[in-house]
Amino acid sequence: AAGTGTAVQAAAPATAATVAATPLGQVVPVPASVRPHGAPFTLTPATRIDVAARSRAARPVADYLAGLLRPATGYRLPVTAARTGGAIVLRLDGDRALGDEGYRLTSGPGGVEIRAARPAGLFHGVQTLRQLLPAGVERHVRQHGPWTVAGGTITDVPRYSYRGAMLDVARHFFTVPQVERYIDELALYKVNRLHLHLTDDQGWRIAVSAYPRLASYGGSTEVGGGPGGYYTKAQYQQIVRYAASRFLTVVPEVDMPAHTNAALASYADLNCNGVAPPLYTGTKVGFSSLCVPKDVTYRFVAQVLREIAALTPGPYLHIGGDEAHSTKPADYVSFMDRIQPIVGKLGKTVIGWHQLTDAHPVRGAIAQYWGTAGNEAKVVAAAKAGTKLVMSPANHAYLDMKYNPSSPLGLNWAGYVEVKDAYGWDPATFLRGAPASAVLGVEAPLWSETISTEDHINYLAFPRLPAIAELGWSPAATHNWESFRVRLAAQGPRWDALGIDYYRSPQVGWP
Ligand code: TNX
Repeated sequence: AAGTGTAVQAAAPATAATVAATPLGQVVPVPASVRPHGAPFTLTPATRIDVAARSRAARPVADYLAGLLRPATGYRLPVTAARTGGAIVLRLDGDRALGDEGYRLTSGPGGVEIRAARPAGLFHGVQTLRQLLPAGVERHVRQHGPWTVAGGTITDVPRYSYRGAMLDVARHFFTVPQVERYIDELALYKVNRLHLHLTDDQGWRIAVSAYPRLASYGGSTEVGGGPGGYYTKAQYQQIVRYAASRFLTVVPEVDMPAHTNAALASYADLNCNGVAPPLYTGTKVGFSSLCVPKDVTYRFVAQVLREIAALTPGPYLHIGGDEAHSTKPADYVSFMDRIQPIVGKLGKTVIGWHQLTDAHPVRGAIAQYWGTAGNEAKVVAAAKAGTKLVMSPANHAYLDMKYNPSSPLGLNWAGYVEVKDAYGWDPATFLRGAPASAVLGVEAPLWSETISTEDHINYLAFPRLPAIAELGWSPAATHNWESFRVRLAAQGPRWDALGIDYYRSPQVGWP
């Protein structure tokens, strides 16, 4: 009788848990391979997070996972160094074929195992595990379980190595905690590059020792005339470290030769006429230019890039190059051709907006395509000659476009971008004639002319950011709007739990 009683008690919560479990494939971005099988795993107060033998580099990921799960579950979830059973196990002895970012997640009654070849893969596996748990796991106070993970195996590797998001901190300044929050949100969707648009006409947002007025004066306002702001070197490094802890690489951008009014206002010498213009708080583009014939310009560029490169462990320096409407075309070419080698000498890879292909991209350069037509001859020719591409077509990937004519935030120069538009394109074929092998990945830029708060960021990024993230991660063969919208709808309660104020698109069918 005692045995029967035990069985009944054990069966009751297991049944409830089976009903509640998120289907194994209900994840954004959708995994490359999903094989549901067997019974689910349910966390208990005794569950441990094990770092497997010879997997010491998994420890920070294990601590991060424990930090995610403890508040809502109320469980201790100790991180332990050896296999103790009944656990979530992180192992770094995964198949080499999983590459730098892939993972395999296996779930069954005995536990959940995440295996990868590299820590980044474990981290991405943890994001999948997180999405397989009920949305309440995101809350910061204790919730009712059960905390159940469907049984089966997920094997997952990214389609592209470059999966980016850009935040414009120049038009409106965003603080370190605001940027860190966005980083956390990006990590949930396996985004691995954070492009920071650090300089523009309206503000210079990073301290440069040799040119202190760039930040102190050039950073002192923003669109609309607010107080602006800038990152000290220590604060920028804090962002870089925080991003690294979430396996994102920071891509700093210094936009040149246009979009430079804040610099020109700070140092009169940088102007061809030697006169500093006033600071600018409007939203026009294309009126400013560094002075291409002057030598001081290149001393300035070299010093600024040297200081930023020294703070940036990642391989990229983004040098802008867009909308140089006030730079003579010949001057533009000579400027871009002269500054690219500076980046190379600093040991970094050049990224530029795709107008870089109007000049001569250096070997290894990356062009970020933001056009809408997909037929730019110069970009295609450069791609055929070896320039790599990051795809950010404005009519699909720009998070600052309005969703529809009544959107309270955003611009509409590239049209309205509903969720289905954000999802409905293929990075490999969008730029017609460019070899698919030239495409390194995708990026979702968020320009900040119309936004100044965290809620504004979230409203424009959600739900479009996850759409772009899926295009970057999931195999082309999985691309399917009906599947995406169901999986996206399931994210809504998670965003509610995270305090993310998202756009409730009528296309999605939220629960
Ligand atoms: C174009 S896209 C710009 C930005 C604006 C954006 C607004 C690009 C490289 N330049 O200066 O902020 O449109 O959507």
